Amino acid sequence: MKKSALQIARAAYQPKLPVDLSGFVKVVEGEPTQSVADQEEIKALFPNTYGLPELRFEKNPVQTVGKPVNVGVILSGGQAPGGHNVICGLFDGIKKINKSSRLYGFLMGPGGLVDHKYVELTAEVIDEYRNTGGFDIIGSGRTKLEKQEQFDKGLEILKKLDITALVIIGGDDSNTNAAVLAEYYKQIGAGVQVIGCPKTIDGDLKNEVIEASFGFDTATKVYSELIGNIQRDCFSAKKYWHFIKLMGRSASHIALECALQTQPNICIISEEVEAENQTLQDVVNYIADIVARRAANGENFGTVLIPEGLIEFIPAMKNLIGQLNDLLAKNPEVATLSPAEQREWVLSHLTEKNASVYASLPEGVARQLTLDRDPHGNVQVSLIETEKLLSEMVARRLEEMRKEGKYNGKFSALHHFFGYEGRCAAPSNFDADYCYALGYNAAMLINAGVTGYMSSLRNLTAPSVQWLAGGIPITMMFNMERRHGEMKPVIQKALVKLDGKPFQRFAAKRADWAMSTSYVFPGPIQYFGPAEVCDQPTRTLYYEQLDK
Ligand code: FBP
Repeated sequence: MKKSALQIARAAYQPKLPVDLSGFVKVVEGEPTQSVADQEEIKALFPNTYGLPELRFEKNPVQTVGKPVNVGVILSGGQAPGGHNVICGLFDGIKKINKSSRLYGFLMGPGGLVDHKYVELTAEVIDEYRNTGGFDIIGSGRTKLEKQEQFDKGLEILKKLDITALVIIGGDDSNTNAAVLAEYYKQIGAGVQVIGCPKTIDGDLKNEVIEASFGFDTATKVYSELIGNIQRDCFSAKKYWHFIKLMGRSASHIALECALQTQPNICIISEEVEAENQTLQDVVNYIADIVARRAANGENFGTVLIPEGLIEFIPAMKNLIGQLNDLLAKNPEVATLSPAEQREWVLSHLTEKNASVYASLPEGVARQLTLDRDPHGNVQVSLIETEKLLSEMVARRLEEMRKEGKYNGKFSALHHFFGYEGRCAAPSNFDADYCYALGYNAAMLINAGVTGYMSSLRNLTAPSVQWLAGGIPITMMFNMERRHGEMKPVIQKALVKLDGKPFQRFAAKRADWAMSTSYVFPGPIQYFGPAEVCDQPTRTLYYEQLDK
């Protein structure tokens, strides 16, 4: 494949490992852990992997050579910048432990393990992918690894290849499954360790012990560049309102981060909408009010950021989606009905209240709510055109306001959806370093002989050489949640905290940004140049950790 000039120059970049991982490492055990909630239930479900201690790695003055190890790796779920570097770091880590170690990649996600589709990742292959975006080295997929038959089928190929450790690179659901797999393999004495790595552009796999998921940094920088470009166009022509939906699934971290980077006129935060029990009409009125006030100043233009999960956070919609999830999980045949039959079936099975909300939605949006779930049972929010729904409703509201003499302007809306544009970008310096270190660190966890752990690096706003390396028992992040109509142990999803510094900072500024047009134009990610241009952490991490 022909390489771009940037790809060639970037291939030579050497990610900076934390000092603790830079030579030989020793393991320091912390205190035993417990899950964030529902401790008794989770302990009973994970008798072999619950309560393990946190681990820290430190530089070891004594040189050690470990045993050769054969490791399998899986990329699971949506792409996120830096996935290739996790694999490169893992490769270099297991080779550091012992030169005879080997790495196998399972193809197209967890399904590759079950279907025995794999490739050996040799130095020649790995070197082609250093510091590149994408997941194409082995591909990714959303097959859910959750059934015992799948675990047993996977074990056959692991045994055949003499693989004794499996690294699963994924989001909250995939790491949940990694913990279930670790418990099962431990329970049956399979002799296979399972290690997770925190991946997702959505930024919702983070907590007290995992400071960030990889990919968030690069993806939000790409979206912020695009938003900045749109804002400059918008400010030049002064004739459009841009409704920009941003990926992120349920959580609004991406929208919030992009707002902090670009200072749009409006940004909706789903978690706030829910906390204030707002209706869809409340959100529409809020936007329309700002549009009208700007129009009164002669400014018929602006930008609105919308998190893709918004619809799920509007309480009436949330109840509706919750009931639809249960109904569709129990009646999969509904998916095969024609749109008209499906609508009729849905309306006759919903409660009266939910049926009236469903019936009030534009038909296209209602249908989007009943489309196939992803394999984890989630509504595919990226398919719901919330940006169009909102702008249509805002236009309607503005016409009412015009009749009431409260609006006298022009409203012309354009729509954008940013998600796929950022998921495979070449990783920023932060993600290149973070991902490489996560992979390398996973190799050290394998060498430490543990299972059911997530690779962890902390102190992420410091230069990468000062990051703290270690491992976190995945069960520590668990609580019980309703999924597919049943209570299940899962990693608690991190939503935007309304009392957290990033949101507080945004809330303090938004009234000003709404009216004063204070756009910031971040420009493209820079890979070479001064640290203040190339190595800035996200605003989210900055406010969480440094703005004390
Ligand atoms: P992960 O949670 O697997 O990291 O995926 C995140 C995401 O990019 C979401 O932001 C988005 O809603 C979804 O994937 C889109 O899924 P798909 O790639 O299957 O279209």
